[in-house]
Amino acid sequence: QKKATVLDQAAIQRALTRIAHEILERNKGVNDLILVGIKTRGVPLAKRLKDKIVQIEGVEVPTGELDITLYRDDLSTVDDRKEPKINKTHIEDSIEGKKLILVDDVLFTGRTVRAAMDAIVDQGRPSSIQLAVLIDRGHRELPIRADYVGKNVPTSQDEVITVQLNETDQSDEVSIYEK
Ligand code: 3GP
Ligand code: 5GP
Ligand code: MG
Repeated sequence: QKKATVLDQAAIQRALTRIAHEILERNKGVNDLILVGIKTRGVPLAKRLKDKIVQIEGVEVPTGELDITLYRDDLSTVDDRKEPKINKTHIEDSIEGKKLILVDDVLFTGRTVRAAMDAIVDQGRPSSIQLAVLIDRGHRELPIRADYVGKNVPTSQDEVITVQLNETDQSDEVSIYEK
């Protein structure tokens, strides 16, 4: 059951424009940047940030994608929570020495980002890893934070954020739902 719209199409665009500027400001331009989207919706978000950076700076940045899904850990007797596992990684350039920016739609416990960092360090040694997310919904279970946040949305455990993007869902909207 829907409770509220968190970001409409214009607000999503503005948040991404701001994040693109923040990325360029913090990294003093596009040199050595690489944008890596996490699975479904992090991938179009990384592509949009790439397009905005090209508009602002006139220079292309390489991109990549990580496919991380949640699996039930048969060994876990503690609870029935799922753990993120790496399926595929595709990064068009070497990540060696690069300033790698991970991009995801929602940051929650931090476990997916942790798995993403595992996959990255298996491939090489970036000079830094930064994290950009459209929504930070809180409830971190690991010492992970985002460097760039579209919007902080404090949630309860029984609320979920839906992220719809034109590329995957034929509309741009972020909403909060009661489970
Ligand atoms: P995404 O692949 O675009 O990130 O995890 C599969 C999908 O389910 C995700 O899409 C995400 O949007 C959606 N989802 C909604 N609530 C949750 C949640 O609490 N945990 C996870 N892992 N995914 C959720
Ligand atoms: P984490 O691993 O930080 O717990 O969760 C991050 C991943 O789970 C993100 O890739 C995101 O897709 C998904 N996720 C967790 N909570 C939500 C949520 O409320 N809404 C959506 N859309 N995705 C979520
Ligand atoms: Mg995601």
